[in-house]
Amino acid sequence: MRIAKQIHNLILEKDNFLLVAHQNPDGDTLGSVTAMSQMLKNLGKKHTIFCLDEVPTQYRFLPNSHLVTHDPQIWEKEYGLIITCDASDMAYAGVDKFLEGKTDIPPVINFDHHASNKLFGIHNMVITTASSTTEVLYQYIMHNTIIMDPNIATSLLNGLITDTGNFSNSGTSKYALGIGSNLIKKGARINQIRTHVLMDKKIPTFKLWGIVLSRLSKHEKFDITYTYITKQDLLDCNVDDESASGISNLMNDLKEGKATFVLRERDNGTYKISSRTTRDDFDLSKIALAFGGGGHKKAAGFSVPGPIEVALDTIWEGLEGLV
Ligand SMILES: [Mn+2]
Repeated sequence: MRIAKQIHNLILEKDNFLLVAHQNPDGDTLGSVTAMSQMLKNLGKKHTIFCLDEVPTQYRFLPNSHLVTHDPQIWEKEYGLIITCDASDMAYAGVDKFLEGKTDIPPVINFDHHASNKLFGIHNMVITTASSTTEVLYQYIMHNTIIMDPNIATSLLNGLITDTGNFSNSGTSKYALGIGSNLIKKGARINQIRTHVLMDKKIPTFKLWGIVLSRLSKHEKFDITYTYITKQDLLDCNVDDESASGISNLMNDLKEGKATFVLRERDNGTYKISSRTTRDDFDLSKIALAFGGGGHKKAAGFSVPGPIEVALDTIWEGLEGLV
């Protein structure tokens, strides 16, 4: 794979990297930047890791996750290379504002698996059939015969497990399963991922899920199932924002409807919609793009204004003629 070689030659040539994980970080973007961090450490290269938001507690077991900073000051410094992981563009990553008006932006390497990726880097290793960005990084590492130590393997496996819903959703290809097996052979600590990431739920979280699941409805015309989570729900259940993630995965098991939409109220009162489908004839990335969002055919996201009644009306009106 030529692109993997080109990227590696550039990485070997440069020093002082800025690794960028996307905002509202998930297990894939954090698995990717922490794996990359370990690889750069092994190469003796200096680097900084940035994420607009703090690392969620369940991912703090990841090797090198303590190096992730959300201090905007680090954008004042100079870097030899920027490496983005799991972001379709700089705005999705949440870092476009830091680059505005800058004339001396270092070259950008873009590792991703989103179909909506804007190919904004000097080199773009974007594999849309990959289950996760860590699967893309696995290919990159294999093609360059880079040493896969247990830390790198653990980070990569974390991205695979979280993006495939623990090897259960439609992203679970024979490649994903094969890579997962190989990473465990290389020393990936799957038990840590199980205890920190998969078994991290507390009673208040399940109570929140109970409220959200009780609101589950179906829009008959579009054949879309949906539910919503408000800021008040989080207050009532005394849980943080992280507790709401995971509901979308649960909805994957729903038999009814062509797709499911989970609406989450943000701090500014707007709603972020996570949409999922298991059907091949339903393109969610198209819908998300029409609403100014992005993502994959089978999992995509976008935002609409609140409150909830307005949010739902906006969605159904927007879907007219689209679906
Ligand atoms: Mn991903």
